[in-house]
Amino acid sequence: MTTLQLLTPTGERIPPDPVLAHPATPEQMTDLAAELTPSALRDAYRHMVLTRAFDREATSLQRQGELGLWVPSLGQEAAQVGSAMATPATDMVYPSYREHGVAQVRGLDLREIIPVYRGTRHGGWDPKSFNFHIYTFVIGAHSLHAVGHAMGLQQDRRRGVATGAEAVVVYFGDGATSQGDVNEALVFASSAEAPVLFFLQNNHWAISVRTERQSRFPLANRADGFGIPHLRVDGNDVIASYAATRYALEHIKSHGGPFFIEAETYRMGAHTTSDDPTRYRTRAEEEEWRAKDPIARLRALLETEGAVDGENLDAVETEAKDLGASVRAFTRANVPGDFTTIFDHVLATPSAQVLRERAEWDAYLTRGEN
Ligand SMILES: Cc1ncc(C[n+]2csc(CCOP(=O)(O)OP(=O)(O)O)c2C)c(N)n1
Ligand SMILES: [Mg+2]
Repeated sequence: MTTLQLLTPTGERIPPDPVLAHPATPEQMTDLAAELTPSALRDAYRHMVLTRAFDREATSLQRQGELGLWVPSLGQEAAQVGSAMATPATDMVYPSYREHGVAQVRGLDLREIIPVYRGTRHGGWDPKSFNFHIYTFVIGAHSLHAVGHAMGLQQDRRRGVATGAEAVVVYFGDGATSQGDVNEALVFASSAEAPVLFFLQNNHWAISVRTERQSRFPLANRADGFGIPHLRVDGNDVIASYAATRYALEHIKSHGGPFFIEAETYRMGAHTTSDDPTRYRTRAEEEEWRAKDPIARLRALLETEGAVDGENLDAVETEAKDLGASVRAFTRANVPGDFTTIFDHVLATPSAQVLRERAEWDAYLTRGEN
């Protein structure tokens, strides 16, 4: 299986491989890549740099005890920003837990993510505001929610209800592809011909388990077993990630069924701040991927093509620095909300069990044992 790459690690544009996986043609990919004008590429660069600055700041805040946990996006910025830039604001996105770059493109104030990892808010943000669902930590569970949402869109269409949404995009990892939920989601999506894009970020690791333990053949090939068309792309290439996602969403809209993209990328940091990758992977491997850094290659392209000048780059740098400072100030000032609200959001009309648990909590507080 070939992998779509349009931007090399050293920042040179290359034509698509002529033997791309069915059903995309190299010409289509070239046309879609051309949509990324110099101004759009500058936007992509800005989104990627801001995402990295945010991620770095949050990692430091966790190390300083301000966050309970952090899940880094370091290294995955191109897969996330490229795919998100190709997704209309009206389509619904289901992230897992490290899609900070997708959040940035959707327009979420990145500081909204902080309370989730500081343990001061139960869920996160309003999913409807940016058509960006809250993070899901149960591996693969949200793939079923995404397919359910896509099947809902089909019902809306049948009933003539206009929602503006045409597809759903779900992000998940290489490890998640071995999970029952994801396979069940693929079955439902395929049989219902649901308008959903499965966007797999193969970052080569599922905590300390390398991808080869999930599969001995490309993970995108798994889509074949479900009769779902697929593409494999270089996920550290923002142009390829954009073009493939644009193609996939067009395909979903014109053919009505699901699509599957495997973006090959690398988790440059730890799985979360709770693990130590030096225990299970080599420095040589990390170095190999450092040379494929998604931001460095886009910057090289922008400079070669004269799409940025010193002023543009300084402005992004300043914005990134300001974002870091603002995230830090926000975090330190962020205090826990009222824990009791957890009972309010379980069911629209609380069941006897929820009411009993709430009464137990109230009694616990009254006893003053906490
Ligand atoms: C159902 C379930 N099983 C196990 C876990 C523990 N867990 C958290 S992250 C993770 C690995 C996920 O790897 P992958 O799908 O590749 O995503 P990545 O973290 O690399 O983005 C596991 C096993 C979990 N959160 N949920
Ligand atoms: Mg992974």
